[in-house]
Formats: sequence, structure tokens, C-alpha cells
Amino acid sequence: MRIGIVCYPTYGGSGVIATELGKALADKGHLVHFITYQQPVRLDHFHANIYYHEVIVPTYPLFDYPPYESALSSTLVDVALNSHLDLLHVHYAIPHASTAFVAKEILKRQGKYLPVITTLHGTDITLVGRDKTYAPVVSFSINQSDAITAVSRNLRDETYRSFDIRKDIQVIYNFVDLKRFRRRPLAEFRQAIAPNGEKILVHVSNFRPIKRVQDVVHIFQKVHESVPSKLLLVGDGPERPMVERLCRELSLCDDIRFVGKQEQLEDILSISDLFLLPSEYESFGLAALEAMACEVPVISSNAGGLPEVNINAETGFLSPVGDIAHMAAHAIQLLSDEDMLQRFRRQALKRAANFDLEKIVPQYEELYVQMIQQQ
Ligand code: GMT
Repeated sequence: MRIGIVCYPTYGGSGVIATELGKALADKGHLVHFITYQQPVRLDHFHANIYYHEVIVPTYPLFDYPPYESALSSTLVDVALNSHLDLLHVHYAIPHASTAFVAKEILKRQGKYLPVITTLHGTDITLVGRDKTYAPVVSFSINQSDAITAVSRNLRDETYRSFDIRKDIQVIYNFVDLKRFRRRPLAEFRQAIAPNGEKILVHVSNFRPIKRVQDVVHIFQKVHESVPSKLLLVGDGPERPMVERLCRELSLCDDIRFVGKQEQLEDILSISDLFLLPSEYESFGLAALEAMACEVPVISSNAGGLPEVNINAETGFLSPVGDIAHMAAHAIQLLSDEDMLQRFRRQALKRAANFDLEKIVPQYEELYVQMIQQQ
């Protein structure tokens, strides 16, 4: 199949899933065309079956806001016609679903039918999408998609609750490449981070308020009081200055390292003992799944789709949002009991195997075939 993929090319989970999906489809022989304003972060190798089309947004002194959506729709029309796309798969509703709709309507008038599949990822529904500034367009363009998928049951249900959707939303879970995300012995790296055998806790996010990174630091403070430990904070974003200040106020700077955005996440996860994800909301929690694939149990909130990924008392523990004491108590329990920690590690990996790329990608392929046959 000739598949067009539209996504945010940045470090967010939706862009990661879109890019990893495109790479997996290309490995299976499909021709994949990424259409974005920047090379997607995880599109890091040349692949004979992958094409990248940059959306150029011409500026003009009249524009305070360059019209990205129009540039994207026009690029989609151009790529669909010249690269003979069979379908378009857009990730994140805003503005991708509406731009895809415009492109589809233009193409229809030129005699080309282009099925559009929209994958909902989370904040496009729960945070940004519900904002009344966007809601009518989100609702309309989701209903106009030929197929809609959501990355968890929770997100599907939230979408039905928030919008008047008159179509079936299929749940296709996020996935992880178990060949890449696997625990490897990196003793020297571990020794460099935790020279005295301390336990290593880790958090990965885009440091947005919804991630509650300050809770991560407060949980770590409690853990640190009873278990010799280090905390690695991976990623970057608007909350970072506040989190840095908090580390200084709590005199934890020597034991907390901000490592910024990292490409080799699997190396960091390989030396970690526990993953912390106390988010206000996660439609799925891809970062937690990648940790579990590297045998790192997860202490998370029970928000959104997290209970569909992290199984309480099996692959980690779930707590109410903001319950720092509960999360810290579970972290201490796990880190203080080596047998329990090893058991949870094995169970985390076993659970992650349910979301193996090889199991999930065929579900998208099947959907694509259905969409093409419907023409
Ligand atoms: O979490 C973010 O802020 C990034 C966001 C995105 O759209 O890139 O992540 C969302 O999509 C991921 C991939 O499907 C999910 O794993 C995240 O849980 C989801 N984030 C939220 O729902 C807050």
C-alpha cells in the first residue's frame, strides 16, 4: 500500500507512534510518505520505502499567523496525486483531521478518492479538543473521517462523552518495538549514575503541567529518605524551571539529574529500577510501556488509560492522582524487596509483550485494507 502519514514531528507520544508505525509498515514493504513541517524525531535512518515531504509555510507581512493548515492541505493534495497515495493516516485530531478533510474534498473533485483514518491520541480530545475554540471543528472532522481509532478504551469512551460522534471508534493500542526496547546490561553506565549501588528511579515526559513532574520530585524525596537512590529526569518542557527550583529547595540536586531530551531511551531505561508517572491524565502512557519493555516496573496514577497498561500489584502500582504518599510507599516497598522487584520486572516485560509492534501493526494494516476495499 502507499500510505500517507501526518503527525507532529516532535518528541510527543503521538509523533513517536506515527513514526514507529511508518517505519514498521515500510519494513513490511509498504511505501510510506510522511508529510510534516519537520523531519520526525524518530525518523533517524534512511529507508528505501520511506519518503519525507516537508510542509513549507510561506510567510507574508500580512500574516500574523502563517496559515499552516492551508499549506498542509495543499501539500496533502500534491503528495496524494503525485505519489498515488492509497490512503491517509493522520495522528492527533487538531488540525490534522480537518486538513485531511479539506484535502479529501479537493481530491474528490479531481476524481481521486482518498480514505482518511484519524487516530486520536489524548490531549487532542481531553484537553485541547474540548476547548470551545476547537470543539466544533474537532467533532466535525472526526465524524468526516472514514475510520477513527483511539489508543485506549478510556480515550474512546472520553471521545464519545465529549463529542457527538456518530461513528465507530476502534481501539488500537499503542505498541513498542521489543527488539529495540529491551533491557541490556550496561554496568558501566549504571556505575556512573549510581556509584554506590543506589537504586535508580526515572521519569520521562515533556514536562507539561499534566505530567505533574513536581509530584515526581516529592515522591523521590520520600523514597530517598529510606532507600539510597538517584532520580533521572528525561525530557524537557515548560515545567522544568519550577522543577529545578523545587530540587534546590529540597536540597536534592546531588541526587537528581536532568538529562534533557534523549534519543537512546532504551539505555537509560536499561539501568533503571522504577519508572514514575503520576500524570493528571494519560490516554495510554507510551513512556510507561517503553519502561515496562525494559523490565522497569511503573508507579503511576490511575488516570485515563494507565490501568489498561500498568496492572496494579503486578507490573507496578496505581494510585489516585496527587497521592504522593501512596505512590512513595509503594515505591519504597518495591525497592526494598529484591524478590518482589525481580518478580515485577518479569511481569512488566510479560505485560509489555501484549503491546508488541508485531501484534499491533497488523491491526492497522487490516483497517487500511478495509478502507481501500470500501472505495
Ligand atoms: O503526553 C503528551 O503530552 C504528548 C501526547 C501526544 O499527543 O504526543 O501524548 C498522548 O499520546 C501518547 C501516544 O498515543 C499517549 O501515550 C499519551 O498518554 C498521550 N498523552 C496524554 O493523554 C496526556
